[in-house]
Amino acid sequence: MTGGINTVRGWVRTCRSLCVLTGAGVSAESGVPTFRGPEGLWKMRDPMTLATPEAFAADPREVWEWYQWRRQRIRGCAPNPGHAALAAVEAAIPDFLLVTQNVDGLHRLAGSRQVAEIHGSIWVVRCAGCGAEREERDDFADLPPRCTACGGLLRPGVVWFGEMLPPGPSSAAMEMLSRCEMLIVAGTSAVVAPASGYAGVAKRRGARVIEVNPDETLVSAICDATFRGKSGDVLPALFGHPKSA
Ligand code: BV8
Ligand code: ZN
Repeated sequence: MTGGINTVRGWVRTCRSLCVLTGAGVSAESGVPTFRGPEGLWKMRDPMTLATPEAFAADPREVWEWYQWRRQRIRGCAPNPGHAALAAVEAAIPDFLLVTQNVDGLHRLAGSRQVAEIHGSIWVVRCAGCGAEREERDDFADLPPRCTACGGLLRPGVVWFGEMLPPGPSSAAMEMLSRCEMLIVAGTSAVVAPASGYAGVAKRRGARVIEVNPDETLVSAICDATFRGKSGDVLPALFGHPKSA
C-alpha cells in the first residue's frame, strides 16, 4: 500500500481514464440499508433468499412486499456527499464510468450520468410475460402488480441471483475495466460475482486500484491504496471537494 491521501489526490488529478465501482456502503450514509448489514434484513428474511427467480415464482406477492418496503425506504433517502463527489468528478475526467451494484438510483439523483447499473434499478418494472419495461416510482395498490398490456406479472427491473447481468451495462463495465488507468472500489464487500472480480480484471491490466471502505474486504490485498473510512468523507477528500463546512 503506497498511496496516502495526497498521493492518491495526485493520481486522480493526472488521471485521464477513471472507473469507479460502488456497492451498498456508498448509500449507507443516506440511510439505505446495506445488503449484509443488520438493518438490511426484512422480516428477518435473508435478502439472498428473496432476490431470486425461485422466490418470485413461489410467492410473487411476498417478493413484491419486500421490494415495495425497500422502495418506500429509499424514496425517503437523499444522495450524500459521496454521491455528490462522484457526480462532480465525472466532468473533470475525459474517460469516466461509474459502475454500480446499487439499485437505489441515488447516483443518478446526485447528477451522475456516466453510470452502468449492472444490477438494474428498483424504480424499473418489467413484465414477466411480454417483457414490456418502464420506470414506475409510485407504490402499487395491489401486489403483485400486473402488466396493463398483457395482464402478465410485473417484476422489479433488478438482477436476481442466478440471473445474467444486463448486456449493455455489463459490457460497458468490462470495456472500461480493460482500459482504465485507475479503479476506485467504494462501499462494496466484493462478495457477489461477477462484480467481485472487477478489481482483479483492472489490476491485471495494470490499473491502479484504490479501496474506500471502513472494513477490510476480499479485494483489499490487491489495492495500491486503501482508505478505512466512510465514502461520504473520503470521496470528497480524494476529489478535492472538501466536505461542506
Ligand atoms: C450471475 C439486485 C451468471 C437485487 C443483486 C457460488 C460461488 C460464487 C458465485 C456464485 C455462487 N453461486 C452463485 C454465484 C453467482 C452469484 C453470486 O455471486 N453469489 C454470491 C452470493 C456467492 N452471482 C449471481 O447470481 C449474479 N449473476 O452470476 O450470472 C450465472 C447465471 C446463472 C448461474 C450461475 C451464474 C447476479 C448477482 C446480482 C444479484 N443481485 N442486487 C436486489 O438488490 O434486490 S446483488 C446485491 O448484493 C447488490 O447489488 C450487491 O451486488 C450485493 C451486496 O453487496 P455490496 O453492495 O457490497 O453490499 P454489502 O452489504 O455486502 O457490503 C457493504 C460494504 O460497504 C461493506 O464492505 C461495508 O464495510 C461497507 N460500508 C458500510 N458503510 C460504508 C461502507 N463503505 C463506505 N462508506 C460507508 N459509509
Ligand atoms: Zn406484459
